[in-house]
Amino acid sequence: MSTYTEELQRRSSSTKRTSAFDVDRVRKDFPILQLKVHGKPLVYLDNAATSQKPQAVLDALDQYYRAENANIHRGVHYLSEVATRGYEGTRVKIQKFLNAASEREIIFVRGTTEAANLVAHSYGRAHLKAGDEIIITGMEHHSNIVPWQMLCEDTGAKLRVVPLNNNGELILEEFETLLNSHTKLVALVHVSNSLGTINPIKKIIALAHERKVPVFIDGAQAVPHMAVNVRDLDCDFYAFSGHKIFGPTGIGVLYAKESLLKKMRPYQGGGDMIKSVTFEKTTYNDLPHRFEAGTPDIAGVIGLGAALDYVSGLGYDKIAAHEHALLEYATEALLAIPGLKIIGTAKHKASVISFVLDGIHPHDVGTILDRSGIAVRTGHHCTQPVMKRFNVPATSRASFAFYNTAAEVEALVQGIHTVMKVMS
Ligand code: 7TS
Repeated sequence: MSTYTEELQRRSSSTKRTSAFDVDRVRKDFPILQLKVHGKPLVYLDNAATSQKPQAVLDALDQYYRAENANIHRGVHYLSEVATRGYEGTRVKIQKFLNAASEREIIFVRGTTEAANLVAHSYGRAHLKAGDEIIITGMEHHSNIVPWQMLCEDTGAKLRVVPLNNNGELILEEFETLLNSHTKLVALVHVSNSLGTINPIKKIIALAHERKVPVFIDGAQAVPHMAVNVRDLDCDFYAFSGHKIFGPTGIGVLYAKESLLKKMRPYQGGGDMIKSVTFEKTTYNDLPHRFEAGTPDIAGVIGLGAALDYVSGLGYDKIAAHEHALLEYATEALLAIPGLKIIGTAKHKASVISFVLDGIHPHDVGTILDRSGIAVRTGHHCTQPVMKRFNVPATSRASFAFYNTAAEVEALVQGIHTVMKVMS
């Protein structure tokens, strides 16, 4: 046996030990992880794009459609009451999950993208004008760039961008320089989807608040990995997507401070967001309902509640320990591959590894890995400015969840060796 393989095996068993977390048992909760792809066991390393769903979430969706389906807030009948309880009960669950002050601060949306658009429309268009500035960062997902650019187009405000250092970390001094009396909003990502960087958002929020500037946090890649306490962070807005935290697609959450929501116009008009309607005048419903026009994704909300229960049941401490061990192990194993370069080497990172291989296009990496049953994402990851900053057209990205194993890291390493052989 080669020294390399021995080392991987030693690390593999120590990863298992230090994680204090029975990953084999956890994997049994996810039916899709038993799948074979091209005749090989699925190695799913595309969790930053979307995560897989535990049986508890599948059961909650099934139970809802089999035995609880009705529209909410508008029926006196049994099923409508059951559905309303499930929907509103989940709102309270999310309030506790984020440690928000009130369930009036929890708004159901389609996902992080819709949350950013809601804030840009409802808060941005009412509070920004020509000459104002919005600060974002060089590592934002397009969903945290484009809505603010559109806001700038409509209002004449300007976008300012915090640059990144060569490790893919924000240059905080530059942020402090950009922050000035014209700044009316700061919007940034908690954890970068293409670099893995965990940003010091508490510090950034405090700096912005010294100038009374509200802060929108894109938490899409943070909540699957770490506990988030919105009151401790003191953020003004915090958004995440259900599908990245083991829940269904099509549902997400916008947390917003009640004091701000009270100053915001509804984003969309329609049923459920009104108190009374005449042709002369409409009065809006109470918070948070005035921001939820139309029949919402009731099943999605209930499924998201089941996902949060599942994650809370595992415990973020254990999740973080296991993922940290995987990240360290994978980083070292990948760096041992000749010609492989990791893009995103921040000191504080979540379990996301973007890499490029000398002379091989990421699309070929992804396609050849797929033949071995290994799912990674290749491309710009909806962060084209990050690709430009690091002067690469695209990267391959392995993103890990708590159900991934050291053996899967080893499969990835073997897979990359195969890619290099095929492409040589
Ligand atoms: N913000 C971040 C940091 C993201 O990673 C994503 C999706 C979004 C916002 C948008 O979330 P949505 O649920 O509204 O689409 N990121 C990715 C990705 O990395 N690969 O596919 C989707």
